[in-house]
Formats: sequence, structure tokens, C-alpha cells
Amino acid sequence: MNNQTDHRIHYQYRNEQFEKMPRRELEAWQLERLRETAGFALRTPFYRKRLKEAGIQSPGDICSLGDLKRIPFTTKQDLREGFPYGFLSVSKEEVVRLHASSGTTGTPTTIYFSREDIRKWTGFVARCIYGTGCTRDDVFQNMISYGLFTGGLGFHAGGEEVGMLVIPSGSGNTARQFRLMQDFGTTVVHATPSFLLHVEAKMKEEGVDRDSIKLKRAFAGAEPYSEDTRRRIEELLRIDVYNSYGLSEMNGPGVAFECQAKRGLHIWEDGYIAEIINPDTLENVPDGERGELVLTILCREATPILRYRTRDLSGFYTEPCPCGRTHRRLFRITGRTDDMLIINGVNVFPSQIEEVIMAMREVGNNYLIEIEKDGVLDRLTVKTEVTPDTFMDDTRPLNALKDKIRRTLQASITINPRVELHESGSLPVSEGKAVRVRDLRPLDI
Ligand code: DLL
Repeated sequence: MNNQTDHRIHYQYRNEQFEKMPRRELEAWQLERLRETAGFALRTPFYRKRLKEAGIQSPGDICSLGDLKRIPFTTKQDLREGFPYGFLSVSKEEVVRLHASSGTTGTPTTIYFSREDIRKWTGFVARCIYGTGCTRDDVFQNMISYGLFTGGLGFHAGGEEVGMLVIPSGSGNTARQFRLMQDFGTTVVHATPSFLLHVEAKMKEEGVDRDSIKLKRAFAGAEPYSEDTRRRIEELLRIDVYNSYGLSEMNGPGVAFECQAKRGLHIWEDGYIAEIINPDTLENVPDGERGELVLTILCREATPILRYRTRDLSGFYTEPCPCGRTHRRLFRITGRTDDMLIINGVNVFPSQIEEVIMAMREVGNNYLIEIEKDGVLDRLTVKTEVTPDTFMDDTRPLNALKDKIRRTLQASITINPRVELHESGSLPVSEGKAVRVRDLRPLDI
């Protein structure tokens, strides 16, 4: 294989040669890219140490894909400890953009991109979009947050690459979303599944005639949802919904996506090496079994990340896909192996909430985080006890405290929670490990 030529054509989004590449060639390509990525990684202090310990002093020490297993896992904690530049492997002049994980207090995880990295990422997102049947005739309304979150700019660039008319509407404001759809004849949208359900409910409420919009498809991701939810959105909105998976550490969207067969998400193995491990033993599990997804990025020079523990639970389908693509398919992601919550698409760790409320002297010792459905959206309620010397009859200071907690929490986790104050000693105390989170969302909406 002539690598020079392959590199030039590879990241074009219409490239059956890569999507239907025989497995043997695909693995040869992966090995080349893995060596290249190890070369970038060896420029960072973190991986130089890690790889040396694993007996890898230079990319040439990686002789086969099996050698990947010699490399230790990388965790979110490692990335946090490397903040801000510990994982940067090119000079700062070569970096053209950064993205950071959403909703973090303390230390965020930051990913840097070179111009070439953005080009490759855009190619993968465009491939996903094109694979669902979109063309330059489509009008694409990107109803997801722009900014540090990767969903906005990632899909924006991918949509433009396909040649669609892209409307950067961002999330929220359903009335304006409907106007844009009607004015410009939107045919495709991108949103979290919960926002799509919200859009449908609002459509009914505001009397928007379904026939006044031309919507055909939606890309839905950034949070877990069930097959039933997909079906429900498809039926209610009369559109095709495609599952879209990604994470900021691996660029963002464009990691795995459903094709028109809609049976599992093709993980783009020319850009990523995927493994499924047992989170307890850390051993690889056989294909077809569930476990934690571990990813190595092969398409980024500025921030190489090897064997990243995503904490997402998935597995590989074993049979080939009827679409003919050779890249393996992942099961729908059903949950996580850590306690990260995804609330209306925003990632929140309970510890972030704890940090905020426990820093306030007026707050007592016990608290409870509740997430439930409010219509189709998620609602976060933070219940905290007040200190024993607080008078519960004195509403003015209590309201001021509630407001302070709400504002501080919103500033740190970007979600506006409901806050309830409870008398000292009135919230349930569990016997064993404290139960701080009650996720009351039914799995199947
Ligand atoms: O959510 C990137 C993205 C943007 C994906 C737009 C799809 C569409 P993060 O904010 O870093 O990045 O959150 C990543 O969200 O580890 C999963 O736990 C969860 N997640 C993302 N997509 C799906 C999905 C973006 N389709 C974390 N199904 C991941 C289930 C998903 N969970």
C-alpha cells in the first residue's frame, strides 16, 4: 500500500475504499497509524515514561497490534493530572483549537487539535453524515451546543464538508428552531435525544403543523437512550433517527455511527482501535460480550491518547453488517462503569455538586441528588439539609440560601437545578454506603 497516496485520499468523506476495506488491510493500516501515534505520544512526558516502562522506546518497538496490550490504560484522572499541556505533543504554534470536557469544576480535560487533526476529524464526521444518505441538497440544523462542547463545531464542520447548508442554531429556544425549520426547509437535525422529544412535545403545544416542515432525519447522541426512545422519536416526528457516539477525549462526535441498516454503531477503525474489557479484571472480553469500551485514537497528532478507558458499556456485534462496511459495530451504549450522570446531554459527576454545596457553611451534612423526567427533559433537584441552628420558619434567609446554592451550582455544572432545603436530620440516612444519587428516570423514555 502506498502510504503517501492513501493519506491524501483517506480523509475524504466519500471513500468506500476505506469503509469497506478488507480486515487484513484495515489492520495493517491500524498498525501503521498506531506506530505513528506512539511516535507523537513519545514526545509527551506522560507517555514517554509509560511507554518506556512497557518496553517501547521508539515506534519501531511496536511490532504487531497485539503489542498494544503492553501499553497501560489511560484514565480521565491521568488527563486531569496532565492539565494543561501534559498531553500536548506538538508545539503550541501548531495548535489551532482546543475543546474541553463539559461541566467540570476543578480541572477540566483539554484536547488540542492541529489543523490536520481538525481536517481528519471533520472527515470522520462527514463520513457519518453521508452514510445516512445526506447529500449537498440537504439543509442541516445543528440544534446542539456550540463552544467547548464538541457536538456543535464537530457536526458543523462535518455538515459543511458534505456540502449541506448548515444552520448553526445551537440548542434551546424551540420557537426559533421551528421558525428556522420553516423558513429554510430544514431536512436534517442534530440534537440530544431528550431535546428531540422536547421539540416534538413543543410542536404539539405550539400547534406547529408537521407538514409545514420538511424534516427527514435526525442524528441523536451525546447521552444514552434506548431503542424504544429512538422508535418513539421516529414515529412522533416521522423521521429516521441515527445513533451517534463520541467523546471529547476521542475528538467528539464521529467516533461511531449507525449506517442505514441501523443495527449497531460502526466504529471507524481506520481512526480508532477499540477494545472491550472486563472493568474488574481489565482483561479483554470475547467479541459479542459486554464490557467497557477502551479506545486508542489513530487520527490526532496534537493530543495522542492510548488505551483510554471510556467507562462506557458496550460490546461488538459479531456478524457482518448488511451494508458491506467492514468496520465493526458497537452495541448501543447502555451505561457507564463510573458514577458520571448525563443530564440533558451535560456530563456531571456527583462529586462536583458535593464540592459546591459542602463548601457553604450554611449547608448541613446530608444531601441528595435527584434526577427525574419533567415531560421529556431531565430535571435535576438538589436537596440539602441546613445546619441544626437554622430556623426553618424564617423564609427570607432560606430563600436567599436556596438562590445562592442554585446560582453557584449553575455556574459550575452549567445546569440550573431545583434546590430544596430540608431541616437538619430529615433526609434519609442509609446504613451502608451513603446513597447520594437517586436517578428516577425510567430507562425507556
Ligand atoms: O458527548 C460528544 C458527542 C457530541 C457525541 C455529539 C455525540 C454527539 P462528551 O461531552 O465528552 O462528548 O461526553 C461523552 O457521553 O463517554 C458517553 O458516556 C456519552 N455518550 C455520547 N454519545 C452517546 C450515545 C460528547 N450515542 C460521553 N449513547 C460518552 C450513549 C453517549 N452515550
